[in-house]
Amino acid sequence: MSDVPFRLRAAAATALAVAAALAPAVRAAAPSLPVDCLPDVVARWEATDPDVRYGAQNVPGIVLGHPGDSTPTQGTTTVASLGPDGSVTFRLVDAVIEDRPGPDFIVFENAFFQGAPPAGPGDDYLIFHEPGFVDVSPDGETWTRFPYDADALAEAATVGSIDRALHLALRGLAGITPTFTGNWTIPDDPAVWDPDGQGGVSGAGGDAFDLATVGLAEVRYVRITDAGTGNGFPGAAEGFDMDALVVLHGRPLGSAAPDGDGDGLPDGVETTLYGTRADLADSDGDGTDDGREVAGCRDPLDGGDAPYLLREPHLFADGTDCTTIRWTWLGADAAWDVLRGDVANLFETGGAVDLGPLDCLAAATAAVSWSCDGAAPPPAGAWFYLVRRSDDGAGPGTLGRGSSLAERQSGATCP
Ligand SMILES: [Ca+2]
Ligand SMILES: [Ca+2]
Ligand SMILES: [Ca+2]
Ligand SMILES: [Ca+2]
Repeated sequence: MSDVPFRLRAAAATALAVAAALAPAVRAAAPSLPVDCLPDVVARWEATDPDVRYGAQNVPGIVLGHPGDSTPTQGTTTVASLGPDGSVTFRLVDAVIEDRPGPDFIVFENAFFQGAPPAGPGDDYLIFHEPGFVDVSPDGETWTRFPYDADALAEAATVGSIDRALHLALRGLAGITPTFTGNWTIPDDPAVWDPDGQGGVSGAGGDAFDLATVGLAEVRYVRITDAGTGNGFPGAAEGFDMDALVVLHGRPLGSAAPDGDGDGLPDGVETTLYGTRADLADSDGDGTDDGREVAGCRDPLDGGDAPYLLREPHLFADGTDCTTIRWTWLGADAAWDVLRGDVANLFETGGAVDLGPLDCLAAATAAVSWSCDGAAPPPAGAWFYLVRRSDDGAGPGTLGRGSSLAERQSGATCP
């Protein structure tokens, strides 16, 4: 590996974290270079009894990626449970959520239909639900809660599952609409029967929220709090099960780097990561500038509504007795190599960075975490950890671009 320069511009499919020798308990997150439509940081994780909570060992990665796979009648298990009255607070680093016409973000829990999904718009149905409050904030200080019907919530606390009328009455809360595999960038309106969606549900379901409802132009923080209704199974998975937060209307925060066309993406990032034009704000001419497209899950080079993401995992390293590595992508359509290197071996060569010899800790894992590295770097030294895409089961174009701007090819094994 040491004879193969690692181009910085090829970072789209890799993430890096540095674990310091003397501070193994410090949680380190790599800064995010590309703008995407997912939250970047769990600013606060306040699950109730977090040590016993389902999925807690995979936080933050498990709640920062896209929604997990599930069916209309069985919710995904790629979640982290909040427990009764528990909460999770997300922060966006590279973008803000902005109000544009229609819903601006979707919250995914693992609600599901109990029994067969309804076959037509007049059919009643039952939903296994675990409602949560949704609060938003521009600054992490001032919070606004989406309005909901308190009487409907009180009624929901008395029933094991909700029917159609109660489902519609609970709008304004998350965790009430079934979530299942589909286009997770298409918001569902529970009051509208979608003939193309199972059970009339659009996209991948979930609960969509419009900032216009609370009169805010843009926010950078979203908090989900279990509504304390006691629905669902007691125990580790009790309470709201956080799956994913997806931004539909985002705007890059920009940086100090030159941005000639003013679309929020620096010139160099456009050229090397997105392949978009640095001299044209709207590269594909569809009416939305490049920055807003990538901050809202849309391909800046192609119209249409297919979900678009540069698969840039955020990487976290922490632990006390050993170093645990977590990252943000689910494994259903991806596998990862987990690598370790020594910071002392890094050197720059020809405009690229050579990583030096690497130790392969895990090859082609489909998990979102790896635990744990019990070794430690030498005194005053430091290691870095890297997770990179190993298998591109989702097809070409998902590994990012190499320094030639050609699509990167997958490697089946660690080096
Ligand atoms: Ca809106
Ligand atoms: Ca630009
Ligand atoms: Ca551009
Ligand atoms: Ca565009």
